[in-house]
Amino acid sequence: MSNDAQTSTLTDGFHLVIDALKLNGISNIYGLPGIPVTDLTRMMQAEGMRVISFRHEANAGNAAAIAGFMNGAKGVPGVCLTVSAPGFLNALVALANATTNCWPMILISGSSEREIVDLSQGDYEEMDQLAIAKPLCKAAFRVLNAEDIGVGIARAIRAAVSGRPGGVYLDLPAKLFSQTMDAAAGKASLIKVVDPAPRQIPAPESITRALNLLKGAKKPLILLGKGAAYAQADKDIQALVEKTGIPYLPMSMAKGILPDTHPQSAAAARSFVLPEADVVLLIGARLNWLLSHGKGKTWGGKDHKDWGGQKFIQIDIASTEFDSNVRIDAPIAGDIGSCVSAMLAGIGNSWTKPPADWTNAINDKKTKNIAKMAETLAKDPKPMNFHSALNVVRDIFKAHPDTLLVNEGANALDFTRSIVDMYKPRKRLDVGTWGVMGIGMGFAVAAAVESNQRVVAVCGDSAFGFSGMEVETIARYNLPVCVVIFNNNGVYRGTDVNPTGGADVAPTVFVKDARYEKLMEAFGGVGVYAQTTAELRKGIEDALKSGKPTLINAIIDETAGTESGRITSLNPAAALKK
Ligand code: OXT
Ligand code: ADP
Ligand code: MG
Repeated sequence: MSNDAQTSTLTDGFHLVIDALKLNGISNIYGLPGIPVTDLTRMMQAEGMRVISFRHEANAGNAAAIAGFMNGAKGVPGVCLTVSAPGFLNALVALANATTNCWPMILISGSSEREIVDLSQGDYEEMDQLAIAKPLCKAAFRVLNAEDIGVGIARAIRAAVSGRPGGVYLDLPAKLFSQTMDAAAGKASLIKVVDPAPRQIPAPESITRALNLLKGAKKPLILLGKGAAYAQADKDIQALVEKTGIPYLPMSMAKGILPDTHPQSAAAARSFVLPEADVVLLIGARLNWLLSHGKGKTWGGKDHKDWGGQKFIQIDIASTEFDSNVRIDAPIAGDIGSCVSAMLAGIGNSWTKPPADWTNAINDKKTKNIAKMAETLAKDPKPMNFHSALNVVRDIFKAHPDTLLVNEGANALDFTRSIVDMYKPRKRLDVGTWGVMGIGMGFAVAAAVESNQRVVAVCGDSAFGFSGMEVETIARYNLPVCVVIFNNNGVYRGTDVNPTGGADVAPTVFVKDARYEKLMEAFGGVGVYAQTTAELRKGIEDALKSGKPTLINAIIDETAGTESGRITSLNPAAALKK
């Protein structure tokens, strides 16, 4: 047989990985090339996949994680590709974060020779990556033989997107890529995953129990979490809220499932509705720290661990979530789409709306808070503060509701959440369950790549620094991303001083008046130095019009922020004052 004839009947590990991913509808790869995956990235591109190459794997990992949030409900996880040991470790934080947030992501890392690693003989980038990944993700697999690549990728996809979504690690040792096998047998070994995230229909009695509880409520409340946004059951969720007439509160990444301006939104009366509500329906939201564990003063409890007296109905795909913090009186286990539609069927067309004294009391509180906020937003101080700058961003999102918003920081995060209204689902992407800094540029890249829409990333100056080098990535791929840095010269504020009077600045303080916009200019994008709301407005509007990679350095009063933003109470203060 000639060499040509021989190659045409063979395939190898590289091609089987690519074919398996493509067969399962995975077309975007977020990664960073190097030994042993450099050729894999080249061949992926040659085979028509979009390979987005980052400057640091943490950012590639964050991109894959948020791609998973955006597309997981359609059965497609986000995929990150890295080199061995250090590259793998760099991406691991994103894999752990994806798992914590219940986002489907697959981290594929090349790894060193098993025989050498297992005998600790000191291979290039030696590390037992599978063992390290295992406790930090939902599932972890290693493929040693080319004929198992199809199964390995199928298992990774199913593990990531089915049930409670999460991160999956797939270990591909260097030797695997050049293994050859008969092309026809290779093709036959691939698996197209059928129904990757099967529906999980709730038990009818769980729906009846929940509806009975909800019917008896005098002060019902619906709490929408990012699981509800993830599930892409938008129409049914909107119908449930509107047919029942129950006020709802969106968690931060659930903003926009219904427009934030919806008359039933209780977001502007948060601290009123939580302690007052008597029956709370949680849809894709956990009673974790962000909801004060469902008890304590936030919920009207007498002390910080006391139950406030609410009854809870919880819709979640993971039954293990129920009772994790307080008793769940009516658990509904299933996927949100199926559970909400079953509730809608049970509600029919004759649901009695909540008592008017409840909805009126919420509206009173809301109106007062919104009026107070409007007063603050109308001010235009020099230098800008968070409110005046965000008033600009708020107007822009109102005019461009399809734009995606990436958001990180402390004050830059908290003020944005309450000031900038979202009008459509899955448009707000932020620090999530861990409150993790550094997601900014990775999320912004994936948001642009996956949605083909404009992206505005509002980042604190500290937060931005964690992934700042990726402005080169944004410029390189010419992505329509406008990064807005809220530059207050530091972490929370720029005003701390070194109590010793020494030459070092305080730990929370940065170089004053840093010219971040020049970073984007260095790579051919647009840099804007914005000291006024007019300059900020023009900068963002121009960026949205042109679609050019833009970085706006928005100068914010360095005294404006508070320690840890809205979560100051979680910051331990020294009991002993020296
Ligand atoms: O009802 P009340 O009266 O209470 O009012 C509420 C609403 O009713 C009202 N509201 C409205 N009023 C009028 N109109 C409208 N439309 C409206 N909407 C709402 O507003 C208030 C507030 O509403 P909200 O937000 O809904 O309610 P609340 O009480 O805040 O909700 C509670 C929470 C817990 C749900 C919420 O606060 C929340 O989601 N918080 C998330 C907090 C978070 O995750 N923070 C990030 C972490 S902070 C810290 O860890 C940081 N680090 C350390 C670090 C991290 N994180 N990661 C890594 C890898 N390394 C280190 C660092 C380094 S932050 C940070 C950098 C900070 O510096 P930057 O320079 O980046 O940022 P700046 O601070 O800007 O300088
Ligand atoms: P938030 O921070 O917005 O409150 P969480 O991340 O705490 O949201 O909660 C999301 C919840 O949604 C998780 O408990 C997860 O199991 C659940 N979830 C995710 N996807 C689905 C789905 N398709 N159907 C049902 N529950 C889901
Ligand atoms: Mg700051």
